[in-house]
Amino acid sequence: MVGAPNAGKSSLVNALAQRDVAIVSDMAGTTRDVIEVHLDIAGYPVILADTAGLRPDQIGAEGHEAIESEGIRRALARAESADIKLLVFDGTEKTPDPHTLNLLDDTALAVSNKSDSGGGSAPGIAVSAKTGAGLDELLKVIESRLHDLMGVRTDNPSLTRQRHRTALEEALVCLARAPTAPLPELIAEDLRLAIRALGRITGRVDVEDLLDVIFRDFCIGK
Ligand SMILES: Nc1nc2c(ncn2[C@@H]2O[C@H](COP(=O)(O)OP(=O)(O)OP(=O)(O)O)[C@@H](O)[C@H]2O)c(=O)[nH]1
Ligand SMILES: [Mg+2]
Repeated sequence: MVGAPNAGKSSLVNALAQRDVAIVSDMAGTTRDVIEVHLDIAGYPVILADTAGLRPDQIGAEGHEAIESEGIRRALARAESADIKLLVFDGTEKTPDPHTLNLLDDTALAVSNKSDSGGGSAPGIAVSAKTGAGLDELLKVIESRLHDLMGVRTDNPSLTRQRHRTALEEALVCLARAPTAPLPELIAEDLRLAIRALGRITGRVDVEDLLDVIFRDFCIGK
């Protein structure tokens, strides 16, 4: 999510996440750090990142403003590495922000916010973070982008590593056992074990666990 200060990026992040993650205020330059929320959009695991408003004249500033400058640097770096850039325009402005327009490319998706206040000539999908208008349409477009990016797999993904196969089998055993467990605590434990097993594939399990396996299975001097 990138755009001019006050365009409503944080408001949009909150609206899409359906919770109050980022601070919203009418002061330009509210957001400094990159704030990430994990979302499930049509089954795709998405990380939505809120960023500092682009105000390039702050870049290189000193003193207090150096913080904003660093925020803008991070915003641009994050936009650069993102799979999809949501360019957020303030739809009530007479002309679209040129710094944001500058980022328009194949990975960009333009959004014109504050449609409830009408007015301007900003490009893109008209939405209102305030009323929620247009958000469904925005999500549909993001969904189709995700679809294009990640593709639909109708075939079964092949498992190339024994370690992954073992982890999946373990997850399956735990999931199959969970519904038959006599107590809610035991169901939860089975689900936790299943998640842990999957975590070994997706990389959410700490290094210690992996080192234990390496030492145990490969007899590297302990
Ligand atoms: N009318 C209206 N106001 C909005 C909408 N979205 C945000 N605002 C207002 O616009 C102002 C800025 O909103 P933020 O979400 O903080 O904007 P931002 O783009 O994150 O700003 P920075 O963090 O400073 O870059 C706040 O006063 C919001 O209440 C909207 O859809 N309609
Ligand atoms: Mg913000």
